[in-house]
Formats: sequence, C-alpha cells, structure tokens
Amino acid sequence: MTRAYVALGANLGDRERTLRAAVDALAAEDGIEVVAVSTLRETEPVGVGEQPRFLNGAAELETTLTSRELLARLLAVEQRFGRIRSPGEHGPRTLDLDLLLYGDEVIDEPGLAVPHPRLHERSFVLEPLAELAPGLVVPGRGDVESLLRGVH
Ligand code: GSY
Repeated sequence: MTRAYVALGANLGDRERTLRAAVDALAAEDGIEVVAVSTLRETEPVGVGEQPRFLNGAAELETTLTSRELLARLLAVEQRFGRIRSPGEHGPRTLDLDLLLYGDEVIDEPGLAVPHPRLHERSFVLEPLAELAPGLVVPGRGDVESLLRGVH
C-alpha cells in the first residue's frame, strides 16, 4: 500500500459537484481507497491570465496501484468529466486531478513527475495538503507547513 496525494481543481461548471463526483469515482476504483478529502476552497487563478476563480482541494489516498497506474486512473476520471488535456494547455477546466505525491518516491520520467514539480510554490495546493497532513514531507523540499510559510 502506498499513500498518495492528489490535487483537486476546477474552474468551469458546477465546480463542487464535479470535484465531489470525481472523488467518488476515484473511491470506486479497484486499488484506490480515499482516506480523507480536504476542505474545498475558492482561489484566485495563478499563472493562467484572466480566468474564472478555481475551487481547489486535495485528497489523501491509499493505493495498491503503481504510480503509472494511478496516473492513468486520474487521467481517465478527468476525461470522464469532460476534461481535454493537451500539452501546454492552460485554459479553464472542468476538472484537474494532479498527482502530487506517491509515497516518498521521486520520479522524473516523461509524463510522470512526483513530487509535482510546482507543488512547493502553490498555496492553492499546499494549504489543503497542510490541512490533511501538516507534518507531511515533500521529498527534496521539506515539510508542507514550512513550504506554506515560504509562499505567504
Ligand atoms: O494544475 C493546476 C491548475 N491551475 C490552478 C488551480 O488549480 N488553481 C489556481 N488558483 N490557479 C491555477 N493555475 C493553474 S495552471
């Protein structure tokens, strides 16, 4: 079993309904147990120009899947909820499920990077992570509470 963390985000449509349904869809997958879901919070868009505000949160999972298998499930759930992901795409999205952490593994392969490369600089990711697991260590970066103090 590996503990993994996933960022939840949406800025189109009924954001809360989509995020809750996406978490339910993940929980229904073989090999994934949803352990906890953070508060969902409204956030200003970062790095994407003029866009609607996001609803962001994070989910804590226990999984028997490999990191690749888990990533594939996340992408499949995104697509089920109408997300089209293309390289460099930064448009508004009905659903974003980003793999943040997979145990204490550091992976840097085409299409799969954990810890998520921008996790440590994004308060909209660090805040829900700190709510779920304040002492959580991001490999190579430190604990989430210290990282959060650094972005404020
Ligand atoms: O992969 C993250 C998508 N994203 C977000 C987001 O989820 N929330 C906020 N507030 N800004 C964002 N910019 C990007 S890209």
